[in-house]
Amino acid sequence: MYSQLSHFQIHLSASGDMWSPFKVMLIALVAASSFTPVCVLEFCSDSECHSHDATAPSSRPPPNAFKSRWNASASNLLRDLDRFTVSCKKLIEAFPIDEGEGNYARPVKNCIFSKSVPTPLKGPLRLAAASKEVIEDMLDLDVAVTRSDDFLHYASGGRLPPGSVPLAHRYGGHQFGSWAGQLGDGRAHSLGQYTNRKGEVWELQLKGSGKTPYSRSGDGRAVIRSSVREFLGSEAMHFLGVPTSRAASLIVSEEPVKRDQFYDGNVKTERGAVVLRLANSWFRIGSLEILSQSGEIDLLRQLLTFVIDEHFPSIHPDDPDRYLAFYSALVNETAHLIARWTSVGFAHGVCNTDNFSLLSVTLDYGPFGFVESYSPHFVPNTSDDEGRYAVGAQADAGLFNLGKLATALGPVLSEKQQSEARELLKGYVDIYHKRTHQLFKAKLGLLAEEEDDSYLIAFLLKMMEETRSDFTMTFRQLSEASFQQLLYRNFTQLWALQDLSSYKLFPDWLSMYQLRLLRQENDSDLERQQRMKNENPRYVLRNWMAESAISKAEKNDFSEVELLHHVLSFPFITQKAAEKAGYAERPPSWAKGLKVSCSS
Ligand SMILES: *[C@@H]1O[C@H](CO)[C@@H](O)[C@H](O)[C@H]1NC(C)=O
Ligand SMILES: *[C@@H]1O[C@H](CO)[C@@H](O)[C@H](O)[C@H]1NC(C)=O
Ligand SMILES: *[C@@H]1O[C@H](CO)[C@@H](O)[C@H](O)[C@H]1NC(C)=O
Ligand SMILES: *[C@@H]1O[C@H](CO)[C@@H](O)[C@H](O)[C@H]1NC(C)=O
Ligand SMILES: *[C@@H]1O[C@H](CO)[C@@H](O)[C@H](O)[C@H]1NC(C)=O
Ligand SMILES: CC(=O)N[C@H]1CO[C@H](CO)[C@@H](O)[C@@H]1O
Repeated sequence: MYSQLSHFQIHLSASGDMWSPFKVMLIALVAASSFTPVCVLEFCSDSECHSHDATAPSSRPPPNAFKSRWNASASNLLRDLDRFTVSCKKLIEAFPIDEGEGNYARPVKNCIFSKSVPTPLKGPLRLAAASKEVIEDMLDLDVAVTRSDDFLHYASGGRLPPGSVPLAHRYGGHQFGSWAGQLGDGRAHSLGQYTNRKGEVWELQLKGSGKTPYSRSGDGRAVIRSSVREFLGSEAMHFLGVPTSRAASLIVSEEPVKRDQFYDGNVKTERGAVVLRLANSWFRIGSLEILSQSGEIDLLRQLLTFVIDEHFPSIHPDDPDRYLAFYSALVNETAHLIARWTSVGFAHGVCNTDNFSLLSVTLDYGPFGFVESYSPHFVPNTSDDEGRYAVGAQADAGLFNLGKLATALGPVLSEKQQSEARELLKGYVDIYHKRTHQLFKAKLGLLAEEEDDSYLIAFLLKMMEETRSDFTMTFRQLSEASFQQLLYRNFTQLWALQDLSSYKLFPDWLSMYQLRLLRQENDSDLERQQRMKNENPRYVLRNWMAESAISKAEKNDFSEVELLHHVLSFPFITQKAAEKAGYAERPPSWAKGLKVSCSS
């Protein structure tokens, strides 16, 4: 349909006022062309949902691929947990290990890991959630094993899988801008690496599994509240197509854990929980920083060599510039990761160097949040008064962290390489902007490149900010609305667009956007909508959704955790159960004023 109007080419300028004459012309032209009506909301039953939207980008597993994977391979899945073995050989042989006995807090030197045995949670234990995809596709286990008592113990630190030598990692970090010295896994234990039948290597880690030498004053536990958030948050990010650690299971216990949720002196007794989580590696920028800061330069080289050999196969081991190549890769990948965060409105909340992965995956889900009413100043951690880690400040936090990484690499780089590293870092902002631009263009369904695309995007974000429109649903509803609905501004049911359209220059932006779409010769409205629906999720883990599931989970009702887990595994597909739960509706009134607690 756009092709009928392909001759319609004008230059778009930034001035709002020049639009009125064009609008009239646009309406006339468009009204004359034929439209295919499209229904805005699609509902589907569970089975339909899985086999729909097959055109999802390859970074994201197409929903129908996974069903066949699950069932084609079911016969090879392990049903006997005792045969599930992990290996710690690589990690232990590569580095000196702190053999110190006991999980008491202490300064640790000259090693990367400390041996540390998890402290079993007080029972009875319950399985609150399990990720079938992680258990079956990444761990080669039949998900039925999660119903066994053995699994409850293995996945909460009460029993160790064969081959496991549990380790706590020593790292440091810059927290809120200042060097914080030794940090380390204060309540996490790495169980070892598992190499699955696809040849992928996953490092299994328990979080909330008790004290380690790095616990400082902490009790080594995590509560149900924060564990539900980590489990759902990391899985949701994966299905949004954002690189992240994964979560296999969530076990809750009866162990009392005292927490001052809002650091306001109001201590409550909550219950301990453990998440079994996976990443290709849990090393962080802070892993290198601590070695550099304490002058352990041989060990710094050893860790760098290990990380490069294991995870950066394109960097040749004999390359004299290999550390620089590693740095360059990290500058690029970090910029890409944060651009992805921005594109889904994800605010990590604590972008310290100890929470930034050397593989540029999202790690450590603490007081994170998804922007709702759009503001670049959105801060999920209510105690972060300065807004240091506001959603719109994360790119700067990345820059700061990469600067600290360059400093940490200083001792192993020549002067010339150090100055090259500084040059590489200068390229970061540009990489971030380019990637963000691409992602937002895709969110708007724009093909090719036009001069005013940046303006179109910035104008929209400005309107969203001024009208406090919902970030996720504004983009989603622009995807769901047909060209005709946009043209006539028929926003029945499209609540985010209703909010947006209260902005006085909205008609100008809309005309500009529609003209831009009309110039896409080989595009059709249906294709545009489909493309945009694959970029713009209908469901994200809103704070109120998490809170509602958490309050039930605290009463041992895990149904809403399960529902959210399922819904967020198909965030781009309209689902009946999700609609019924109101997950794409305007947030309920009780959700206003909801705070994300800081302690976890
Ligand atoms: C996969 O599962 C479906 C039903 O869930 C079944 O009809 C089909 O035969 C299974 N395919 C294989 C290869 O097992
Ligand atoms: C930068 O990182 C992205 C995302 O991982 C990747 O697709 C791209 O190829 C990288 N670019 C360079 C120059 O390495
Ligand atoms: C939230 O921000 C405050 C203030 O900067 C900080 O002290 C606190 O550690 C943050 N919370 C978390 C969980 O990091
Ligand atoms: C507005 O859009 C809805 C679909 O959301 C449609 O049912 C309705 O007929 C449209 N109204 C007008 C006046 O076009
Ligand atoms: C549209 O498709 C035609 C034929 O496939 C092609 O020649 C032309 O370059 C395309 N135009 C654009 C803008 O992609
Ligand atoms: C592993 C981890 O979660 N690291 C830290 C992320 O940042 C917060 C705030 O600084 C720390 O509390 C976490 O320990």
